[in-house]
Amino acid sequence: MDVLSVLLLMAGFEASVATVCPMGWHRYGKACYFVIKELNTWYKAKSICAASHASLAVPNSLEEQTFILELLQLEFNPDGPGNGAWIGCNDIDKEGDWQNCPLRGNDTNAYQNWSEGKPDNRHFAADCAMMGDWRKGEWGDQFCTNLRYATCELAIIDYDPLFCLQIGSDGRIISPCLTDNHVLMELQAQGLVSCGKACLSHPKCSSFNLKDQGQGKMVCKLNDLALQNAAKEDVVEIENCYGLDL
Ligand SMILES: [Ca+2]
Ligand SMILES: [Ca+2]
Repeated sequence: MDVLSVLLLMAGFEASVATVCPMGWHRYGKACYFVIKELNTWYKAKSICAASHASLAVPNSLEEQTFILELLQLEFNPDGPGNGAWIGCNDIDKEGDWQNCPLRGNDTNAYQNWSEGKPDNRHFAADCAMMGDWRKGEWGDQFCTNLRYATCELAIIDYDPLFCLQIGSDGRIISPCLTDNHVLMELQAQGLVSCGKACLSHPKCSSFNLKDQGQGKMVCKLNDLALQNAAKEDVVEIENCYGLDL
């Protein structure tokens, strides 16, 4: 996903909730979901999600599980997702040490939906979990190299950025950035979310500039002044720079 998609994801166009999902993604709670409708190994599905800065979905509650299952049934209407769809749980690194999903009967009370008797590491290398197309999408452990559909999950950051997107006369999105007069610190950023988080965790940060330098490089500048309070001479429009107030 490019900076603009992330920006749109963060910005949203509704007054109450400042978030929208990218095209083709489905919103539920504080996340967006995308069904990969091609058959892939667990690893390949994971990398397809990662290309959109997302992860393989992890159902953390009955409600989320139900949402994902219904989404799968909708996407594969009327036949359903056949042999099921990969989710993010796995014990690839250490047999029996399941990541992202608790085991049945563990003492954390965290949500799990394993099928009866699963995971059982059948055939000694079943290290990736999938949501079945049967019995309310109960989970099973399978060979990671099996070909399955998959669901990606993209978390939405939980705050309301106070800014507006302006559309220029040529249809380009114009985003003002602060000049360097108000920079608190500058860092390399993975994207909008990490830059926003850095600003959130800095006590004096009121806004940030994210500048896409191409080839996956982004510079994040934390500012001590909000764009909406900035004087005219402190605001510039630079190509590929996105300025956001917290
Ligand atoms: Ca989840
Ligand atoms: Ca296993």
